[in-house]
Amino acid sequence: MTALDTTKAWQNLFAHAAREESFHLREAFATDPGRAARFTFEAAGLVADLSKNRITDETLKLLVQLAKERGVEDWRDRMFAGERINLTEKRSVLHIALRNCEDRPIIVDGQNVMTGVDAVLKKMMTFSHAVRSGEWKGYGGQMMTDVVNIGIGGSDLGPVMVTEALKPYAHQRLKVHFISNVDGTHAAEVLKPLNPATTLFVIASKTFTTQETLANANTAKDWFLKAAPNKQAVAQHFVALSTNTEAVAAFGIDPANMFEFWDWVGGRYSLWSAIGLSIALSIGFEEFENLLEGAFEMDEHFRLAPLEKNLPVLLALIGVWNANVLGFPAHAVLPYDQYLHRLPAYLQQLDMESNGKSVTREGVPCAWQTGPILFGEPGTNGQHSFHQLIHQGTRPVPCDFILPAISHNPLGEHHLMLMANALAQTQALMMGKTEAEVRGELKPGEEDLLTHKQFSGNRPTSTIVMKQLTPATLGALIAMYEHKVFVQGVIWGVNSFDQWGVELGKQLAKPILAELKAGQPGQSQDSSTKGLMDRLLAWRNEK
Ligand code: G6Q
Repeated sequence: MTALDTTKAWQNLFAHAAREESFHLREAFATDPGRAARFTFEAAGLVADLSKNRITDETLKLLVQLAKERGVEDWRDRMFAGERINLTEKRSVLHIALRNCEDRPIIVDGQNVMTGVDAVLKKMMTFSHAVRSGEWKGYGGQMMTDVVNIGIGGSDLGPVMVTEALKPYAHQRLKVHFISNVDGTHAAEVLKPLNPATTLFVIASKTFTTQETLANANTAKDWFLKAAPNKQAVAQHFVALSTNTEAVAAFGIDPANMFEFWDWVGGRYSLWSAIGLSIALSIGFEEFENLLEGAFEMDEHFRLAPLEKNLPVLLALIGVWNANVLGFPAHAVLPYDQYLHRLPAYLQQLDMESNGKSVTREGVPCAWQTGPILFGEPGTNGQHSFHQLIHQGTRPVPCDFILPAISHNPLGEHHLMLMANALAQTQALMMGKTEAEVRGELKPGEEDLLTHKQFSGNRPTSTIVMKQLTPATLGALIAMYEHKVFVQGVIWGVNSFDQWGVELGKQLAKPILAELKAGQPGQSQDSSTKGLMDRLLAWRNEK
């Protein structure tokens, strides 16, 4: 594929940006009453107002040309058709098959993957019904009260984020917990209040070789076996979510208690698969299906809507405009909904693991910036901390504000206050505060505060609103971001579906662990690592 920076559309965009150097959102709104309506787009229960970005009709036209020139439609269709677009791992990318609610056949290696998807969903339904109803009993004949998902990265972040987001739908008796960190504190603190006789462990690992997950799973098994009458009891208390049947059996879980998925489900795209079992246990299989349906609706929009009206495509293109053409290196996600408090962490993985790459699919170094540095916190908390930099820092940070109209907890005026704050933030970031406005507010003797109290404004934001946060709107929201990240990867020409940096992390600790166990740093260690190992080992040896 031709290099991004040699495409016509790319060059046109930079020339356009130079012509629009004096663009300011404040004037754009003042002179164009139709701006918000023209730049507001809808799909699958979500409404996105993109008008507070530094864009004009011409910008969007050129960005859509860029998408066309980079083959976004072709790559999208290849993904939906099950082609092996994850080139470095030679895999199809089919999270869309997991929520293909119309059962459109998707053929990989001559097989319709939907047969397997449907069978696993059915197994998840039967199992989640049994556990939730209390029909599934532990070794002492009691029903389960707690579920502990043990997994990390893609086998943790999606389920955590979704179960937190959908707490209003959670089962009254069944509490879902998560252990991810290899720090023993995580397992110790989660297990402390639990009763082994009523706890179900869900070991979530695509490969079933991840060090952290296996260490935590073994610790959980030891903890359980201290109380259980015999090893056979493991069958009632441990299930596995994996692609690796042999490793599951070797760990001691009966493959009958394994929920399968496939190599074409990427870890960070796996919450829709068996990895979502903890979600189905928490909110019930019917609501889990609503989550899938919401995502499916967004998939259909992404697959069929013209690029000019395609929400994930437009978000992706505006992200490229902000990051590459305007040169803003970061991106903030600010959910004004406490239930979405883990969304930024989830999106950090989705976005930064997918597009944190510096070579193209062909292995050539990128001469342009790729994935942004993503961070976020729920509003209004962020307003009392890092929003300062977003308002007045030297580098604008484009933001996504996410806001439902109706709260699950309608307490007094709380939700109106929350909405007012979200809207006021986006307005202030757009408008800024001019010297004249500050002068009008200053009291006598406060002249020295003049520049401190000015705000440049013209700071880009997108506002994504929905009627209420439900399984369906959440499904649509997550799918929207998945496709946004995919489109950006196509524009930048990188493979969004591998993660060699994560694989490196999985290897790196092994030799150091062996040396720490032996109590002696190896000769080949650099002086910094050796010095730190010596110090840590010495402290551990002190009485
Ligand atoms: C996700 C990554 C990574 C992965 C974890 C857990 O896309 O590949 O976060 O999900 O490393 O891997 P396992 O599920 O194989 O334990």
